[in-house]
Amino acid sequence: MDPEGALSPDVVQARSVLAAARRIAVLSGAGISAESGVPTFRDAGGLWEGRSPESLATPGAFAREPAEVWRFYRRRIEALAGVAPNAGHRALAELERRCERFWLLTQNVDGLHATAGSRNVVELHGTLSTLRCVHCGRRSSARETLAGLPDDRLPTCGACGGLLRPDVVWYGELLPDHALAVAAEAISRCQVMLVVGTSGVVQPAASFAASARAAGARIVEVNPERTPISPLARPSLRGTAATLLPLLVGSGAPAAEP
Ligand code: BV8
Ligand code: ZN
Repeated sequence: MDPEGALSPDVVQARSVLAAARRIAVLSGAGISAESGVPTFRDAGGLWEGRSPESLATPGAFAREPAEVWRFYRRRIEALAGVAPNAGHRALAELERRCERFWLLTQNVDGLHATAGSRNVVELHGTLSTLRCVHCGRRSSARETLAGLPDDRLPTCGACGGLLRPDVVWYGELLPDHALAVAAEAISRCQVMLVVGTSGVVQPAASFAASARAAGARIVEVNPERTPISPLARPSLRGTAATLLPLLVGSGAPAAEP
């Protein structure tokens, strides 16, 4: 049986939309890393279940209770040592290789897209791989800086002794100018925006799909759940990233008939 015979009409439709596009933007969220074992933020059992994000991921929380915020981030940074990209990350790296223009706008801070081989990755919300000095701005490797640091000590800058913070964008903080500039280019130039594994809650990333659609792009969504972005997508596919993305990208030519 040909591979498409086993696929739903929506998957076949999404596959052909992606195959026909030369300029593709992807917006990814925590869901694409779920099958790599990285907890999401708002799913049951997620990172923030039972705690409001604002109680941890804000400059105010860090100023008031740096030890509590560091406990939250240190656990996440150390957990990243044991995770690897999944088939969903790898499918996006393959898709990029086939495109004339490709933008990967990720809200994730786990670095898994780059590890999977994606090249044009924009980390909208920063990264857990580096720390930043609140005093002099110097960046350092998160893993090296935290290695061997006693749990009850806060990391300090090797250059000026200032307090170090995670190199992520907190609520109430602006996204990096470069990230916003590349996102604006992707939104205005892409023919298709593929939205994968995001609850569509956090602004301004949550509005990227509507803006791209208004600029004439086709939206395709991959998510086990319906989201505020689903009504904009044609199709909105119910399923997981590691299962659906390899089918949508159809890596390589179909297997030759036996
Ligand atoms: C800003 C920090 C200017 C690092 C994060 C309007 C315009 C601008 C700002 C705002 C606005 N309205 C409100 C604001 C303020 C705020 C905001 O959006 N608040 C929300 C809660 C309403 N935005 C900001 O503050 C931003 N700054 O715009 O500055 C400004 C400021 C104030 C006021 C006006 C203007 C900064 C936002 C960045 C915040 N930092 N992270 C860290 O700790 O990690 S956000 C955090 O949420 C993560 O970065 C995460 O990536 C992001 C989004 O979450 P998702 O990725 O979508 O993950 P989630 O768990 O929610 O969902 C997972 C999804 O995956 C689900 O749909 C699930 O079904 C699906 N899934 C599960 N398994 C799978 C799967 N999908 C596929 N496969 C699977 N296997
Ligand atoms: Zn410093």
